[in-house]
Amino acid sequence: KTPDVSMETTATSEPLDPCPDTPPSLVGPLLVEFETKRSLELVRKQVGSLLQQGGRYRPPNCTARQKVAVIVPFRNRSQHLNHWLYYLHPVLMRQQLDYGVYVINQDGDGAFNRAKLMNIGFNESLKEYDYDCFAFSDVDLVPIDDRNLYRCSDHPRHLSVAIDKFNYILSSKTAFGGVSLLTQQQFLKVNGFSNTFWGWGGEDDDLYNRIIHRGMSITRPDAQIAKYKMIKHGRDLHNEVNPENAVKTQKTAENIDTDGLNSLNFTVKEIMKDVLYTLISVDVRSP
Ligand code: UDH
Repeated sequence: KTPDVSMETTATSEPLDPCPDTPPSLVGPLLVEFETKRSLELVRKQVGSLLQQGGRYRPPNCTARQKVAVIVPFRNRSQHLNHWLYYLHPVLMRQQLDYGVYVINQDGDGAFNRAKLMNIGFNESLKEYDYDCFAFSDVDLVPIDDRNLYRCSDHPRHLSVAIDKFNYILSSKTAFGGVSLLTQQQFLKVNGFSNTFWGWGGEDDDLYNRIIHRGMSITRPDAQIAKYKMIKHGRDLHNEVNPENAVKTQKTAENIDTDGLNSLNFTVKEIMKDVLYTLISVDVRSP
């Protein structure tokens, strides 16, 4: 029998115990407001001290239950991002996640493609670390209760259940936009998002259809806990409602095998590491 050399060279400290199922430092309802001006510099000082470069964190005293890549589709919303970072980092830390924040910035001013940015975030974050869970989150949604865990489960999970803008009422039983989580396996099973939803609308419904088509269902936390505040904003330039998208959601079954992670094409223009996040600027090849 050959001696286990790797043990001698790498094992310097005892492995940590798994983190408890219920994180002990959660506080429940949170005060969230977007009136305060928050510069990136200020947010770095306020919440950056426990983070590793690139917006990475892992709990110091236990082994996190999941490795979560938080993917944020982005263009020209820096004020929103500052608020989001200010509120999300402390929540994710209290939830004892081993996580990284990836802001996927669409370069140029072509038609916006939220879904394609999500697929790119999935691909690019996996190049850095063996994430097992992917939290896809709009930049303007901030949870107002930290018991809403950014953790994956047996089925794809929809977290943004009750949003202030919609009087805390879920718009539909099939809603899957805003903040949603899938394990690596679940995301691969549905071939990711479609890449062909340009402009606003439909890509979240198409993902929901993919999930059902592949024999899964979705889960949601209790609406009393899964509450969010949305940062107020108007419609962005180059992200107008695209009526073709609604039509396309009728054709998920036809497209799922050929349109998604297996047909993803893009060019990375720049990767920038801030202490609060990893910014990946990409050319999504808008039509
Ligand atoms: N996003 C950007 N930049 C853009 C467009 C979208 O960062 O130019 C991202 C951002 O993460 C945003 C997400 O894509 O949260 C979803 O886009 P959205 O916020 O435009 O979608 P939502 O449904 O709003 O929240 C639609 C426009 C509502 C206008 C209402 C005016 N009263």
